[in-house]
Amino acid sequence: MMLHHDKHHASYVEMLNAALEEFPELQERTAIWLLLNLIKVPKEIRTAVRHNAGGHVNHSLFWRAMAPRGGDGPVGLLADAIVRDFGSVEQLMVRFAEAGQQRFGSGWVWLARTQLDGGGLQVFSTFGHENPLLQGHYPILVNDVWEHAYYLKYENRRADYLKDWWAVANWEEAARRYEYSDNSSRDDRETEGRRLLAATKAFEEMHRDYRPTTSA
Ligand code: MN3
Repeated sequence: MMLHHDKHHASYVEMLNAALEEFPELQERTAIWLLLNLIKVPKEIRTAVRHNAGGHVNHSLFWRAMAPRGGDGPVGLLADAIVRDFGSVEQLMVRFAEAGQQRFGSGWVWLARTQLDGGGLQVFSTFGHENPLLQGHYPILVNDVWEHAYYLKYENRRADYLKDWWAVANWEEAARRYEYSDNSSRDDRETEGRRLLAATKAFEEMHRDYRPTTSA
């Protein structure tokens, strides 16, 4: 896990900084703002920004989605919503495992609150470092199914990794994020997905080095 954090995550930040080198006005922006406002990013660096800002944001969410003592399961409003939308926590886990298994190649598997159907919960995967916020869906829980996330310990057994991951899932963080998600993230493009930022703020404080800023 430390290798994953120090090497893989840090490299996205380095590459994001490199892409932004010629564009000082964009260096002021956060990674989430860049993702939500790709149309304002010059075409020649748009792909690099999309991939590396996505890698940074998704890993930031991923570290927050885990804790040694994250609770035994969902509580409060999130627990109610899971029963409403999946039938049970077990059913949610089945869907999560399927989505993670079916993602061909590298990607992420998400529990997200959609902006459709009155804000219902859905499980799905994304390719590469795509983030559901770009489709207006708000991330609640996320697991990394890039091979580098599990290969050292599980080799090619992605299904075992997905199953064991629940032991470290941070249900307290998930419940908090669900409560933040009450309003539509669609309107948050200019305010940098403020609820997502609020939910990840503690992480950012702990890892200032990973902010996509250039050195003086
Ligand atoms: Mn990773």
